[in-house]
Amino acid sequence: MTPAPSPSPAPSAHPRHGRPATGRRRPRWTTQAAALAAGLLTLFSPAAWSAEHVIRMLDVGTDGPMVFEPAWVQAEVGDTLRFVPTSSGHHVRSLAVPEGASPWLSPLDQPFEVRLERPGLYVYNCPPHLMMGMVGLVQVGPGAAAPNRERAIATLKATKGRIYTHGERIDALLQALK
Ligand SMILES: [Cu+2]
Repeated sequence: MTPAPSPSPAPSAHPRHGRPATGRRRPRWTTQAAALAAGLLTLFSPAAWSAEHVIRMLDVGTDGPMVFEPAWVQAEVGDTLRFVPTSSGHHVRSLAVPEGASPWLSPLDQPFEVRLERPGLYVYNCPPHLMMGMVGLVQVGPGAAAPNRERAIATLKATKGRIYTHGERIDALLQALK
């Protein structure tokens, strides 16, 4: 015969015996100091200063068909680009990046992130729609000081020669560089 299990102690209705509820509260200044410390930690962490730039890949945008929106982005080192395939049939490939930065080629119809580790100019396109002017430009840091400025401008001009429609988008990107 199995002995009956011994009864476990009944849970106490008052686990913190008789301690007044107010006694467990922290003094107000402690809470404020903790909040301040947490705020300072957030303020000085690199993540607090970096931004995410969302670039949608669209069949139709405000600038016409087959377009990155926005096609021009001003960013800072440490920021992230997030390409979003809002319409299907697009992806993104870098055409020119600063020295030391990694070129990229995203899978078709997939969201894709690029962390901007180097200052300079990043020229990119959507390979299936290059001829339709689906090109974009990211400037990281000041454009005049971009270490690959001449190379990026040459890439943009060469790309314009391969575009059948909306070549004026390249002109707009070159204008934005000034
Ligand atoms: Cu495309």
